[in-house]
Amino acid sequence: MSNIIVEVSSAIGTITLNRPKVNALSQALIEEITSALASMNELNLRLVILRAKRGAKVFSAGHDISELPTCGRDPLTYSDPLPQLVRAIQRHPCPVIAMVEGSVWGGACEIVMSCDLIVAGEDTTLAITPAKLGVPYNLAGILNFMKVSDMHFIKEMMFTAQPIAAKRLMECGVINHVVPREELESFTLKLATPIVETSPLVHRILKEQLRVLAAAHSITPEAYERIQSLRREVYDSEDYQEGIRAFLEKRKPDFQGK
Ligand code: LCV
Repeated sequence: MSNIIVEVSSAIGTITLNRPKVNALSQALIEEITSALASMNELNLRLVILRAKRGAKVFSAGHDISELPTCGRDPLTYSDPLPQLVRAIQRHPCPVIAMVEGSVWGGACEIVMSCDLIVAGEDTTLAITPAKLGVPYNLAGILNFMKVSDMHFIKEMMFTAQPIAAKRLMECGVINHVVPREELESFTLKLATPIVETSPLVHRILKEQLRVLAAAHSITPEAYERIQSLRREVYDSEDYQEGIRAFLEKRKPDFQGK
């Protein structure tokens, strides 16, 4: 059974997450989204909308925790499905709008924030959860969060791992528009109209210019290797195992800092 619903109408492609119960981002779901984006590339669309099913309580519960490696392997490397999908969204030639209803968790926040525009329902929340799970997020992922908000706000999201309301996220510049849930579709299509009617070639170059400039951060090989060794200490730690075990056992984790 497909984990997504793909629709194309005139110049707009829509990818709807459809993996029961909470659109947890399994490898299969992520790969379906990535390949749907790739095939939309061939259709010369002007815009893509990424959404959950109408009325969704949870837009996406983030990375499928049952698929996180527990054997001493880095859970978020360059070639893993989630970073691949993030790059596919960032490199997609036309604008991608995240039309969000319900709650968004963990890696799904990075996917939503890597979209070009975000329109959210009033009850939407975003929670960045590595600290809640004991996961050492990857450098490129951290940069993707930094790109969309100021340092103190993103640190609050990361250190607390708590859901942040859409209205606050809009005040902090992370979300473009917050509307009543029942108006989400009509508002998003109204926002899409001038995008679809303006130059796709200029959208393509603007999007690539903004991507390249936003990613323009130099880091020395020694700094990169030091960060990687610090990350390995975390994903090799007992706390990392405890975070995953606690979730699967439906209890609060008891982190010991080792
Ligand atoms: C697998 C799940 C999940 C799930 N994976 O329904 O960013 S990082 O570094 O943290 C990265 C590693 C990451 O993205 O990690 C994932 C972070 N996600 C979360 O912390 C959210 C965890 N889920 C929840 O807090 C709740 O499930 C929410 C609030 C999303 C929905 O709550 P609700 O009461 O509506 P349940 O909790 O009952 O979940 C329904 C089923 O989905 C499973 C969950 O175990 C349950 O399975 P069973 O019905 O078999 O018991 N599930 C939920 N999230 N991320 N499986």
